[in-house]
Amino acid sequence: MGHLRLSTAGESHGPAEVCIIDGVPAGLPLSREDIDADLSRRQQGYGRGGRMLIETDRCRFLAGVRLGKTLGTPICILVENRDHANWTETMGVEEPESDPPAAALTVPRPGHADLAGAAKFAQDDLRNVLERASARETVGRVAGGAVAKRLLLEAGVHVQGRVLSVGSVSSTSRVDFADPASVDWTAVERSSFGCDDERADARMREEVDTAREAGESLGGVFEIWCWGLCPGLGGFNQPGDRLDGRLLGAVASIPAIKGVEVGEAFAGAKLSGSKVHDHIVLLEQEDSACVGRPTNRCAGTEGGISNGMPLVIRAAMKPIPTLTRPLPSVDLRTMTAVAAHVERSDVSAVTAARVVGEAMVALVVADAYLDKFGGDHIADFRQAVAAYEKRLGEKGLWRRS
Ligand code: EPS
Repeated sequence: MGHLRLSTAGESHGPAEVCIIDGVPAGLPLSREDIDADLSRRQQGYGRGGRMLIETDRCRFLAGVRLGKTLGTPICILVENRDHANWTETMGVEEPESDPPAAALTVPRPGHADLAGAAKFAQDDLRNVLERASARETVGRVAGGAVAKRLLLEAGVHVQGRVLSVGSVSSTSRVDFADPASVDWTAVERSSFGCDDERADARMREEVDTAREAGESLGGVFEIWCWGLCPGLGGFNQPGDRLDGRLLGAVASIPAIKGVEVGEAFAGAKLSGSKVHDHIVLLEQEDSACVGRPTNRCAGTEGGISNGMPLVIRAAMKPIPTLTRPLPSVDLRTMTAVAAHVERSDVSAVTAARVVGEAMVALVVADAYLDKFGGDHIADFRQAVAAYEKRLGEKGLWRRS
């Protein structure tokens, strides 16, 4: 990222998750509610584990905000881990006077960072690896993403995601990538999985219940929409400029995400060009001519830059690696074959991952906006965006709908 820099810190059972987001213009209205709403959405979803009953994730600003507005200085946000109260000895900071309080974890879980992390950091106790590798880390991303979403609202941009499938159950709702209103967002937020198909939602519940009974876990697919954005974000001069590359990389950085695509890229690869590319047409306008696209098969990017149509990014999440009926593994202390370590976990967290996906997309798009429009104060940013959109409108190249 160029202008907007995010870093997070925190162990899953340590005292807190922390995020520092730097590069946000001064004067942006920002409240705890802006952040807490998404922290709470990240905790939801049928199939979450016992940890979500312990936590009520709420943020505290430690820096960068004064009297309800950003200062243009690094924003530091803290979210406490309530569960830390149950882990003070195991996760203590001071060196213990006698033996370590808890026995070392020495049996890695297939699919988690345990084994590769132990090799990388020379750790005999896998807890030193899994505490940071835990998806609890995504609390900090969601906090930073909520700041990015608040900034994007100033440019008339919205980011929201929905779940397309959990395990083998898929949504059958039909949507039009050109029209964000073709998704029933109220149904998405009402559903227990973040899915707009009520029937699929009910079958997803059954699938999660069956998986739980079998000691199994489930993955799924989610889709992030971003709409109201102007054309010209990103670039094609250098590899790192391309908006699609930045978006796909950011979404793929979410724990357990193993596949990403822009729109229906994999399906499109099987079709011929005339069936994939969106026609450019003259739109009916009362005052003067303007070009546009009747379809949005490209899902918002052409040539590595936004084209003013909604962005749609899809991501595939693998099943969570911690299984209550564990897979074969090896005890690294005794070098004998045993069953993997069992740690409390979720059956499925696709619903939560889609909120993290929204955060990552918001961070990339907000960063691209700041790259293009700058602005140390939000008024400069608003003015630069408005001037650019005015020029596009006068030339008939794009109009905000
Ligand atoms: C998570 C907290 C964790 C897990 C989950 C995500 O809590 P705990 O490990 O204390 O039960 O529920 O972590 C993982 C899925 C993982 O693979 O590590 C959270 O806050 O999202």
